[in-house]
Amino acid sequence: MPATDTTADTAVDSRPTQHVLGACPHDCPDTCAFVTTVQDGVALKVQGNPDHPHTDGVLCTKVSRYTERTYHPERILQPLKRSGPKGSGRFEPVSWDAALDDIAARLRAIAQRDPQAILPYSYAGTMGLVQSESMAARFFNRLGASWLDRTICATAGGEGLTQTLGGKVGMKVQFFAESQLIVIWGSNSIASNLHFWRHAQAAKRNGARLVCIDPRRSETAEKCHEHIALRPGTDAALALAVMHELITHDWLDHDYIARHTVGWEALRERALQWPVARAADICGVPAQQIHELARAWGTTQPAAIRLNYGMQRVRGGGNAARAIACLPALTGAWRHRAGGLLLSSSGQFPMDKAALQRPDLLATGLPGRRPRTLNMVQIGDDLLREGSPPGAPGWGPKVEALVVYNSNPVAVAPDSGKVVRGFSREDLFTVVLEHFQTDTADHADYILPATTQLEHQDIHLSYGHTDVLLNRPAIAPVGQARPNTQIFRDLARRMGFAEPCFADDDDALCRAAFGDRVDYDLLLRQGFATLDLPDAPFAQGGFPTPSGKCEFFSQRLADAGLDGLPDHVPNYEPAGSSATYPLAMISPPARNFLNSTFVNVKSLRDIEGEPVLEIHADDAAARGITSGMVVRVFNPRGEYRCKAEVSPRARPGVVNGLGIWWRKLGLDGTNVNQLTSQQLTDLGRGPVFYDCRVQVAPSA
Ligand SMILES: Nc1nc2c(c(=O)[nH]1)N[C@H]1C(S)=C(S)[C@@H](COP(=O)(O)OP(=O)(O)OC[C@H]3O[C@@H](n4cnc5c(=O)[nH]c(N)nc54)[C@H](O)[C@@H]3O)O[C@H]1N2
Ligand SMILES: Nc1nc2c(c(=O)[nH]1)N[C@H]1C(S)=C(S)[C@@H](COP(=O)(O)OP(=O)(O)OC[C@H]3O[C@@H](n4cnc5c(=O)[nH]c(N)nc54)[C@H](O)[C@@H]3O)O[C@H]1N2
Ligand code: SF4
Ligand SMILES: [Mo]
Repeated sequence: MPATDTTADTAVDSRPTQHVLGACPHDCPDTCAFVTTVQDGVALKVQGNPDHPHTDGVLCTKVSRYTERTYHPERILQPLKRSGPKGSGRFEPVSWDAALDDIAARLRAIAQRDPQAILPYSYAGTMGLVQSESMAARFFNRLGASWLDRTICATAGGEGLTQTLGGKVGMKVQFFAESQLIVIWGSNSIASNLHFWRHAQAAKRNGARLVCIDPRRSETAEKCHEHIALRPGTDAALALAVMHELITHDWLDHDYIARHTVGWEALRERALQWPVARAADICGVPAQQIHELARAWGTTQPAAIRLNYGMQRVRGGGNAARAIACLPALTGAWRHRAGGLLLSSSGQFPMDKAALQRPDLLATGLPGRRPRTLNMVQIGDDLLREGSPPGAPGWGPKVEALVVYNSNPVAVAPDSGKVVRGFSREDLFTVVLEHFQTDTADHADYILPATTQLEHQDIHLSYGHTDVLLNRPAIAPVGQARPNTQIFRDLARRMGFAEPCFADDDDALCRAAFGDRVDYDLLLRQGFATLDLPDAPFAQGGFPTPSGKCEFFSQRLADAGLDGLPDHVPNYEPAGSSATYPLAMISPPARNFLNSTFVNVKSLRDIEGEPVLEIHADDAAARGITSGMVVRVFNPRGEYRCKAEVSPRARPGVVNGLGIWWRKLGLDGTNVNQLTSQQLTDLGRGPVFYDCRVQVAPSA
């Protein structure tokens, strides 16, 4: 299909329509190519691009409704200025000029004292490389603002993978269709990786065995042949016991191990400390089930693991990813294109990050400048911290200004009682670029209306496949909305940033993302371009680690004073570890929301109903809880009320609080993150959303 073709689409009416090629912007491994049908400047519908093999013409339910979101009656259509107390959600319209002049003046005044008192806060509301960290990064680099460590999703697993395989690299997703054994590990693929699930189903039809490893009996788990419902945060113990069985039964590829791995003897010794019974006790699953998993893994080829981020949101998430990433090398699974492992493919893209983000601009303000880094997971604590005295080493100034874009931290960051208190500070100046008046926008001093994917240009890589996608604007901005890039360009001008790079338009930024390493004309023509990569990347070794091998033992970790081998690192708050808070709570995403996006789209919210807590019948009975009852879920960090659902989806001892609702659309103005903690993972400084103990009781 050409990039824009004008045809008479009789399904709509006889007026001409255009079809504009785009890409789904959401934080989802599928990165679908879509086609928007436009008539008289209005987007009528968004459909999967049938020419893009990964999308195969199919979008998920959420994004099929994208026009409903774009033309939502509550969309913010003009700049808004706070008119009530902080957090009241009361605003009045202002002109763009008035808003931007005032924001620039406020930021300039703070920057004159110390630009590190200004913090950008952003994540993956859009995954577009241009509308996320291009002009925005240039702006904050030039300003010398504090750096944000963007850790809220994937850094523990990413670091574990990098230490073991050398990067975010792995199998091509389409070859899962040819596997004979697929282990779906910490992923609810039907909800969060639908297009992978289609390949898994194809494999199943060809006789493959599907095993799901997940504390929750998810939509995916119930459709697999086997479900291993382990306790949260015990995946490394499980993987080590699998290794134990591979070793004692000699289900190993000795040739592959000898040629393409490092640290085998040490790993062998470690794994031999993990007899199945020990792991069974920690994981809370039958020993026989672990043995069977090992036998299947050790005796089936081709065999593949679809690892996903659900298993790394616990203290030992990095080590767990390391342990699991060792399994394919032990059995030589990498020899086949349908064998190995996929967690993320994003490390395979030849992106020119420096060209987009221009870290060299840091030195424009001050040669050699290196601002402090704040971890987005700990925004609650950081907003409540006083500054350290000038000249003292360490922390630095109090955070005086926040510029939030592509994120909804008041809903999605852990320990949200503290996050709300921080955002409610009257002396904090907060600017939020948004489509909607989210929980975060409620706490803004200014809300600036941003365009959606239908209204701006962008370029995308993917963390679930290896195609680059181009998104072209299908319609003009709705209301007075502006692309993030334009907002930062406008602010840069007002701040007096004269560098020519602040004049780059979005097309120039899209072209800069990959330079001549990706065929831009092809992107313009068909909307996607496939990277030229080998089908079986590690069949002959060649891992992108320092040694070029799969590093069972990581010298880099050992040099940093950490364990060079993967190990089981127990949760901060393991299931059953406290008599007062005996239950473990996980909070994976609801199928019809994308993190906190779409919660305000009524047709999708209607499918999800209300915030629920799934609880096992035994745990419910012990507390006098029945389905439909309103319950209090609480721990020392806070309390959250929602409906209980007595459900076989929950295993004993573990409750599932599906996320991520907008606080203000929940039962009492809170959501699950009222309960989660700001602790960090063993590797990657990530969040531990699923490492959280609670008690549950009927609500009075
Ligand atoms: N529909 C939908 N799709 C999404 C999202 C969404 O919100 N909604 N979010 C997107 C984003 S940002 C991301 S990062 C991905 C996340 O998608 P996934 O990587 O699949 O991660 P989660 O959905 O967090 O968790 C997946 C599964 O892991 C299980 N799990 C929880 N704790 C553990 C554990 O300790 N061990 C194991 N083995 N499993 C555990 C959960 O019960 C859940 O079923 O999905 C993306 N896609
Ligand atoms: N309890 C619990 N908490 C979690 C998780 C969990 O599983 N459990 N998951 C975590 C994970 S994996 C992630 S990735 C984070 C996600 O956290 P976020 O990245 O904050 O994701 P969203 O909640 O989807 O919020 C994105 C916001 O960006 C806005 N947006 C989208 N596109 C644009 C744009 O072009 N311009 C501007 N200005 N705004 C835009 C959307 O309207 C939306 O409000 O949440 C984390 N929080
Ligand atoms: S959210 Fe995921 S599955 Fe849905 S359209 Fe976007 S990329 Fe595809
Ligand atoms: Mo995420």
